[in-house]
Amino acid sequence: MNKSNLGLPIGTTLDRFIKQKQDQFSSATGELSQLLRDIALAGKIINREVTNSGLLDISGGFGSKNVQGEDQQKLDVIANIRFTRALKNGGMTCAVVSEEEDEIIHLNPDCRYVVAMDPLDGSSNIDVNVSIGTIFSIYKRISPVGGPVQDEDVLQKGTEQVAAGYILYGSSTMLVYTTGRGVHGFTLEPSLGEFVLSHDSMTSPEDGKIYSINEGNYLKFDPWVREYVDDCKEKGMTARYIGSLVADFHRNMLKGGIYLYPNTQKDPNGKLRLIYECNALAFIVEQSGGIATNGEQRILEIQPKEFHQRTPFYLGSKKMVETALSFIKSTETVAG
Ligand code: AHM
Ligand code: MG
Repeated sequence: MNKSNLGLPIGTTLDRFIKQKQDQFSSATGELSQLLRDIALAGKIINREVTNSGLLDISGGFGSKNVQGEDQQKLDVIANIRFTRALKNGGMTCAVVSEEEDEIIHLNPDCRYVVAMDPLDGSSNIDVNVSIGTIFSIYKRISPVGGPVQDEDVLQKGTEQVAAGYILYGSSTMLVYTTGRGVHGFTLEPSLGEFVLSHDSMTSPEDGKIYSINEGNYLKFDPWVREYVDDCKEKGMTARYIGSLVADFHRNMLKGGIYLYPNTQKDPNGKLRLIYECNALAFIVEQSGGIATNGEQRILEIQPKEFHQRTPFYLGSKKMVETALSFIKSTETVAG
């Protein structure tokens, strides 16, 4: 039997894995473990909806816009509802904030954990049967248990995450998470309906050959981004861009690569949301040995000021991100 680096066999179910991790900490109350199980359940439910979307006439636009004025897809809405309901029923979450919602969704005030999520990311790919994902971050509330959750409970730096992860609905469905002690990947075994350990102690290759960026925005990028993209081409790198952050990130983490979503003239803070999308993946990439930055600062150290704050986002293999950052410096030097 294959043993993982953690001493647990490949094929261990997520439930058992979480339980064994919990047992290693005598002070653990089991609440976080239960919350992770609730998220896994929500992921299975959303996976079912995604898999059946072509059959059930639930793909396509919902005819409404979310709080950021973007078209909502039916599956976005459904995933948001399913996820929130699973967390409510699980009973370990005091509040949820979601890319699809304007306000805090208050759940059980007696609980300690706040969940931030993008319930279904990559919405432009939903209708065309291309990989999409769920992203989540878990924080401990700052305000006292029992009272209402406050904005400060949500507006925490990414360094304060106690756990984060994503679920990738791809050629197979995977749940990947970290609690700050490495990155663990589980694949859904559809006939059992169980996530089983398939990728233990995931590490980003230190260097890679893949760059992922929406080159349609090339003319609107800052000069350093254009120069970096040109350099990738001159060096014969491989361009890969799905347009689903989770899928692009997951591939790059396994194979070695960099993902870039820069600011543009149209979007001076980029497109991606710090709280719902960037912090979770930044936590994971750092745990895997990579880097996540906005070009000036570690993503995890940005103090959020508003729930739907956006940020430029560059992350992936350590050496590739360092090379990209060196282009910022050289452009500044030229300009200066
Ligand atoms: P969404 O939250 O509306 O789905 O948007 C986020 C997605 C990311 O998954 C992806 O990396 C990016 O938007 C793609 O944006 P673009 O189409 O501008 O390249
Ligand atoms: Mg999103």
